Amino acid sequence: MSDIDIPEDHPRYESLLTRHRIEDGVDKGITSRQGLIAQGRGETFDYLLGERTIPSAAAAERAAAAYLLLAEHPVLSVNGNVAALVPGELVELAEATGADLEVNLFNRTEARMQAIVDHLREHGADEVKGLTADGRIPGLSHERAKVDSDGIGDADVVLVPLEDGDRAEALAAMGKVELVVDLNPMSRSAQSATVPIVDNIVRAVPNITRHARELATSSREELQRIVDEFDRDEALAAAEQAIREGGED
Ligand code: PTJ
Repeated sequence: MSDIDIPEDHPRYESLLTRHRIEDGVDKGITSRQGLIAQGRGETFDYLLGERTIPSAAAAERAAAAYLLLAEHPVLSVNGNVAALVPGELVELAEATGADLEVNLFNRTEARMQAIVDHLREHGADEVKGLTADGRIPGLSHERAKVDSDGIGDADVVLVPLEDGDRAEALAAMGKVELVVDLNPMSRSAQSATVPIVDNIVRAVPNITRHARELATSSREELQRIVDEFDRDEALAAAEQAIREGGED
C-alpha cells in the first residue's frame, strides 16, 4: 500500500496516485481549482491513448531532449499542475539539460507563485525564476504575460507543459522553440508547438530526462540530426489517429 492507501496492484493505481497529487496540490495552495478540471480533461485523452507513451510521443521526447541540449538558454516553465505532479522530476530534467526553472501561471497570484517556488526548492531546485516578472510576452494581456527578462524572456528553447493556447501561440510568435507537453493533440498549444509531446506529463518528463542523459555525450551534429528528422505534423497526426482508432504500437 502507498501513503494514500491505494493497493499498488489496483488497475488504476497510477491514475489514482496522480489525482491524489493534484488534490494535494490544491490543498497546499500550489494548484488552482481550475487545475482539477484540466487534469480531468487530460485523463480523458490519456485513457483513449491507453495510458502509455505512444511511439510518436517517444520520438518527440527524444527530439525535445536534443533541442534542450542544443539550446543556448533553455527554460522549463512550471505551472500549478506541473509543480504538483512532477516537482522532483523537473529538477532532474533541469540538471540534466542545464535549463532554468521558471514559474509562470495562468491564474497568477503572488501566494501561489511563492508556494510553487518553495515547493520546487524543497524538491532540490537551487534557483527558481518567475518572481521578478520584469519582462512581458508581447500580445498577451493579463498576468500570464509576466516573465523574468533573464528567464523565459531571454530563452531560445522553452518547455511549456499543460499550457493554455494563447500563451503558447504568443511564445511561438516570439520565435522561441516551444516544446509542449499536452495530451490533447488538437489543442492550440500542441498545434503551435515546434515539438508537440502528446503524453502525460508524469511519463514525459522522466522520458525526456532519460533521453537527455543518453545524448549527453553526443555531438552537436548528431543532436541536430535528431531535431531535423523529427516531423511535428506526423507526430500530431499519429497521436490523433491513436486516439480515434486506438492504433499506433
Ligand atoms: O497553474 P496555472 O494557473 O498556470 O493553470 C494551469 C492550468 C492547467 C489550469 C491552465 O493552464 C489551464 O486551464 O489549462 P487548460 O486550458 O485546461 O489546458 C490544459 C491542457 O493540458 C489540456 O489540453 C489537457 O488535455 C492537458 N493536460 C491535462 N493534464 C495533463 C495534460 N497533458 C499532459 N499531462 C497531464 N497530466
